[in-house]
Amino acid sequence: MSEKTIFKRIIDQEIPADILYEDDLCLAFRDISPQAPTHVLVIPKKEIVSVATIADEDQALIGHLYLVIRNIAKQLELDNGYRVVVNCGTEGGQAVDHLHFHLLAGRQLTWPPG
Ligand code: DGP
Repeated sequence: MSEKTIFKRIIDQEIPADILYEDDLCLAFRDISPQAPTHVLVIPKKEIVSVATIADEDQALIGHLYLVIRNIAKQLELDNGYRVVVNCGTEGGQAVDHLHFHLLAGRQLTWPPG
């Protein structure tokens, strides 16, 4: 069996995280290396490696993650806007092989991304 990812270890409560929200399907916690004043990661509890391996049956789950992101943004009063980023694969800059949505806010974000 392959080794657990760091995010699976957070789900399994083997390592701590600053958790903002949890339900049966997902977990939201603060990024350990924030790239903006607010930097939250939203992850499914299901072990999905990346966008590239989302299954058709995950459609409702992915929709749920976006509704959770919307709710967290509201709760954190990110009224000036925010960015949701999903890195996928090596050239996409993905470091952890467990699907995760970055919620970034609190400063003017630039475009294009680096
Ligand atoms: P990505 O590059 O898209 O795979 O983003 C991975 C993010 O995960 C990166 O912003 C740093 C964050 N991260 C890595 N290890 C940990 C950890 O142990 N705890 C928390 N809270 N975040 C982590």
